[in-house]
Amino acid sequence: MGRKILLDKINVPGIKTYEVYRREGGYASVEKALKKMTPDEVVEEVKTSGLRGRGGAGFPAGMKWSFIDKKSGNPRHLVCNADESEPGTFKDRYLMEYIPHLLIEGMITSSYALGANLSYIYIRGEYMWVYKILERAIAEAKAAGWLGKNILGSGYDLELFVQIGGGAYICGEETALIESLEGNRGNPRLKPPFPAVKGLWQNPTVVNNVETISAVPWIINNSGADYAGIGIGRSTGTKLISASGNIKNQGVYEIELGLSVYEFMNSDEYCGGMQTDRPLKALVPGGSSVPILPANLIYKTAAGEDRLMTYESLSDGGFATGSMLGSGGFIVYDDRACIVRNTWNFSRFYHHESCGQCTPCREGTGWLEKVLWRIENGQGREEDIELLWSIQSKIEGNTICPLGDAASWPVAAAIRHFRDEFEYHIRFPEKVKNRDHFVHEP
Ligand code: L3W
Ligand code: SF4
Repeated sequence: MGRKILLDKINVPGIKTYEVYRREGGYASVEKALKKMTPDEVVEEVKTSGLRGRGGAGFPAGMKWSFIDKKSGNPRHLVCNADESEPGTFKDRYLMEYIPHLLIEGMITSSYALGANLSYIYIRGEYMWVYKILERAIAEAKAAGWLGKNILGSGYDLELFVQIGGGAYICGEETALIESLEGNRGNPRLKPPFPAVKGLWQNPTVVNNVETISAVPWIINNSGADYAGIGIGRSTGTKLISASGNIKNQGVYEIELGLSVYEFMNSDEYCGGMQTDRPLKALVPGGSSVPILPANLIYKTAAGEDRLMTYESLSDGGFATGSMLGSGGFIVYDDRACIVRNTWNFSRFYHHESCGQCTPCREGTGWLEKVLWRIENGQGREEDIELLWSIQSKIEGNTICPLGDAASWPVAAAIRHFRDEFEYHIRFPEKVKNRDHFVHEP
């Protein structure tokens, strides 16, 4: 059994409630931090842990925290990004729904480290029932004295609020989230300045994902070095993976980083292998934004090494032969999957979610969707594959926020690895129109 840090108590009956959570040792990290540690010592532990941002980018959390300017005297904020919207990703919901006090404990300990007295959890509008769970948990924590003025007699004050988003994917981008929290339309800002310098109301602000903040209590209760002892290299600790698609056991799993992709896919503790005896065709390992991997690059890297569930191994060889761990949205496809249709579906999503500020993204995502739609529906043209390649290459790297890249990468990877399927669609429009094209003829 792999080590569990976030989900070790998830099956304790009543763990959702304050009473049971506390009885199981909950809020110990707040006690330890506020009574025995300075804020900077908490930051140091998180730095030592090597914990990296679990929302997708994998930026070291402790380093981000240390960018916060504590000398200017401006108010500082911690904002939890609970706008989980990446297709294929549903692990933050799982944490918040089943063990909400873990996030609240993490918010208090982390806010103390940053010297933040006003913090927020920004949750996507579609998670209304989870919002209610969080509201209840915050009320319980406040009643028990973990929030408010002079927490545990330490002189430290913290107010924590939950804000509901309006259901826009782009509000998961940290600067768009901040705009939305301020009451504006969720348009991303140009970076720099990064939020750690000028964030919410121009104050220094750390934006961290739910899973990142939920790892902080364990790090403080144990130590940064203990956390760094789990995993491999710069991929320390554990990671939640949302597993979906043509596998036996779909769900949320906590893995130790460094587990092999083969074991994650095939062991009964995790995915349990393919759902039927149909062969594995492709894998999107980190949510819809990351490049798709063809079967021959899933278990082994191009260099012939075992592919591991780490930031480094999943991106080995760059995008020519690798992908990304991203947010851990692990989507498995068997040979019935039509890659063109899947790529069109992702493109449709990004077009719909583009905020429209940058021309390459606003125009390019719509163009990608249109061309993919016609290929998928038997109206593809000879030159369409080159056209798609050209459009995606002009979006990537030329936009304000990563949504542009996220729209480009899946298209580029699909063409790179499954070009024959695009050609098949264009060459045999009748078969495509009849939807008779899932299992391609050799
Ligand atoms: C201060 C510097 N702070 C970087 C901070 C920055 C941010 C973090 C990472 O995009 C990715 C995207 C999606 N001084 C700093 C600094 N920072 N340099 O570090 O920044 P960055 O720009 O690398 O990424 P990002 O803007 O956070 C996120 C990918 O994640 N993704 C997205 C999934 C979406 C979800 C969801 O719905 N929950 O997970 C999946 O792969 O494509 O590449 O905080 O401020 N010098
Ligand atoms: Fe908006 Fe797209 Fe530009 Fe991001 S890349 S700011 S979503 S138009």
